[in-house]
Amino acid sequence: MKHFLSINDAPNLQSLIDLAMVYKKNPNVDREKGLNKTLGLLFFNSSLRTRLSTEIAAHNLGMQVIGFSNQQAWNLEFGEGAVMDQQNAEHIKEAAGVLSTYVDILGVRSFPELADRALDYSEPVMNGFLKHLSIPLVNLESATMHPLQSLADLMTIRELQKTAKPKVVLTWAPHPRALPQSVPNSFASCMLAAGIDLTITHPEGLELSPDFTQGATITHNQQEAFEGADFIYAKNWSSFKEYGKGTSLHSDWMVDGKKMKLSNEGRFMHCLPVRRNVVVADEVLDSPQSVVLQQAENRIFTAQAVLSKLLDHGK
Ligand code: AN0
Ligand code: CP
Repeated sequence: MKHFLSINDAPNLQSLIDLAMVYKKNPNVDREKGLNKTLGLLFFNSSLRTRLSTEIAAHNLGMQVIGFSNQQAWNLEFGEGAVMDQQNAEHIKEAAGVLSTYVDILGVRSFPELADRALDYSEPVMNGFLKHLSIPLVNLESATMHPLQSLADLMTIRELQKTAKPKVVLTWAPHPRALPQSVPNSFASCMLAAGIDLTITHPEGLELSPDFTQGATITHNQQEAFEGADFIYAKNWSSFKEYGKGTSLHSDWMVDGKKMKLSNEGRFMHCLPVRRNVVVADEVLDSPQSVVLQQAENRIFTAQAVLSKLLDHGK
């Protein structure tokens, strides 16, 4: 694997998950692999899990890590041919060129602006780095995708599934702020790539881009979707159609105990951070049905598998 920008970059999803399972059993088994290698992690947005789990993953492989925020660096210019007489002090060409000499793998987190759909979906930041780096790039959540999260989600489902073909439901849930479509986009494409039976449920008008959901069953009836589900994955996302429009309406879409009862003793999943009693009721999040901490823990081992495959390519 040369880069990890989307789920499609994994040549074999199952073998990545298998490697993550090996690392979960013995995190130190490849401690020599990344010796004298450095991972850089650049954050344009907040993070708890992604930053720490990826750092731990790199340490497990013997790598050194330098994490930093764009607020500690210069404002970057991405425009080709830009006359840089405004706010941005450094061009991505130099920044990426310099970083390529400092670290061996770079991870970047950069959320969408949620104002211009075509711009966000062209992935200006991630593709800017991709174009000008000469080292492997890892997506730590970009404008439209969060593939490291989806790998951990798939691993968690594989660990917990009781039948060969579990029913997985992705449900939209309320949130006071407009959020990216990155997590649901990647989750849907990951489930579908893994051949998992996926149902997506959301209020009318909140359809995701069909580029990520082709092959899923899509319904506006949340109750019907929950019936017989083995896994309920809750997530808010803002509108793709009326791009970036906030969606605090539909408070009746919160996941609660009554809805979970419709499922097949389903497990509750969320990528975190989660707003209690807005997205999901305490009674669900505090119940044994919730597997959100297992998902978060698996972020370490799936990131470790990804870094390991990227180190292989560097040889
Ligand atoms: C982000 C999102 O919805 O994409 C990050 C989730 C991992 N969530 C928030 O900004 C609350
Ligand atoms: N799930 C996830 O990516 O969490 P952070 O935003 O805290 O990294």
